[in-house]
Amino acid sequence: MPKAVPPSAGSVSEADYEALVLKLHEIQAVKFGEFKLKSGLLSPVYIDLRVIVSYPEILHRVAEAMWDRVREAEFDVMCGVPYTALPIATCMSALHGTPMLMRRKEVKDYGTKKAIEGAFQPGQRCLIVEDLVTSGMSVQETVEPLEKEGLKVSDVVVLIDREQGGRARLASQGLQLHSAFTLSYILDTLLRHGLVTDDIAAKVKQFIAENQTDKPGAIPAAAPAPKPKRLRYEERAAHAQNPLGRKLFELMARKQTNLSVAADVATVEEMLELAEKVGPHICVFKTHVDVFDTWSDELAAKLRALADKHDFMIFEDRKFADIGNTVVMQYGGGIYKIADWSDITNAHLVPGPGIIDGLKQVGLPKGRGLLLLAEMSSKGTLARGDYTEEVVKAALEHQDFVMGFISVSPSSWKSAPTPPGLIHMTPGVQLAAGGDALGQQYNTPASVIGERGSDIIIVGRGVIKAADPAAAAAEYRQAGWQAYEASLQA
Ligand code: 5BU
Repeated sequence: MPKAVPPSAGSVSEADYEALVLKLHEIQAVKFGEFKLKSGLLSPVYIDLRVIVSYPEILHRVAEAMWDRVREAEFDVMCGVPYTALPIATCMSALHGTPMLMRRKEVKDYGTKKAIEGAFQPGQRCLIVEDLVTSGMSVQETVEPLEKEGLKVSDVVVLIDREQGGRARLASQGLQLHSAFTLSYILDTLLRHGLVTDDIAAKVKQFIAENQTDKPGAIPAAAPAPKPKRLRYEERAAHAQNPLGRKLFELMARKQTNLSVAADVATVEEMLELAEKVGPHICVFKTHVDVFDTWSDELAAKLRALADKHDFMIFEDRKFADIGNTVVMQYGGGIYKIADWSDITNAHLVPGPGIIDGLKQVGLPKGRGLLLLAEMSSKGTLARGDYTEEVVKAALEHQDFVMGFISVSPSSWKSAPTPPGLIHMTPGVQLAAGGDALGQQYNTPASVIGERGSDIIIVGRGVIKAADPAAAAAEYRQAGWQAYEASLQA
């Protein structure tokens, strides 16, 4: 076998490298046996470098060993690949005074938040720091946003190269891989010290040889799951467990629209006038009736008549947020009697699932459906990450009444894709991205339907403030529908 590690030219000696391998083995950052990888493959070796943070002295030595490998490389800043490599990159940065950048992994959760954090100038050279390279794909995911910001990337340093094709893949992208260790070097060192048997060493070598990620037909260790085919709205209808959810999918398919207009106007007269104008173009008419200075059963009946005339559903965007017992009274009673005329309403999950049970008690017998607020469109929203995942869980458990979600980027959720019977409706939509002075954030119909994986665009001021709301609704309808049709081809 060729010597896997060239002799160190700098302050880290060959003996230091060897000692570090023994340390990594001692803290079980490198293990041998039989392990199931994410890809389903059984591997005779398992490398988990997250444990390094518990051993500051080893972390220090790791950082120095990696720094030693890029002594000759030229770079102005460095960026760790989240998450395991971040402490290593931080340590290298602090020890050697080279500024560091961070790539956000969850950027999609945050709408327009920056992908790269830290101070930098376009044109600066950035070194990528990663713990481990197998196929090189996660490195590429970090290079892309850096290059988008104008940074130049030509070198990547890793602690361990698993020698499964990553080096060649990165080289084909113009990236030079520097590694503190190759897996063969680690294996040989441990073999020499009697820490692995000949049998295990042979198995690992065979595994490396048989699992080259750049071979045609090879299974990359981090192969992305195949993207599920997007179903048409009419196909989705059959999956919906809530009857109103099914009807909404059917309505959208029949009327060829995924547009909801948010009727944020000042008076009930204006609201009814708007419903008459935009009715032919929409699937859902969204209201906030508590902004009016009057409400009555007659007004509700007039709105319902327009819904029947133009074939749309009514969604009172009430955002319930109280305990089950209270929402029973709020949903069914009071001046508004929302459950009597609004097909759809929505709720926060902050109080816990009791809120769903309370609303269901009133709404299900009347054939209503509930949307859970999984995300919000406003800046700084706390409805994200783990909270969103809890909302998904609650929805899955209550699919008889929960018809779907208020979402912003459902395709980026950990739980994506959600079952096809659940619908996603997204507010914060205009033809041009941007925002307002009070924290609203806008995405375009193409982004919301095509990239973010939603089903319905909710448009307020983009339509109601237009000189001709009917024409604006027609325009949004077309944009939303085109994005949907295009996403079916993708
Ligand atoms: P706009 O004029 O398109 O910004 O109106 C958006 C509407 O959607 C408005 O009625 C809001 O109350 C509603 N909305 C929202 O903007 N963001 C959210 O996360 C939720 C509702 Br939930």
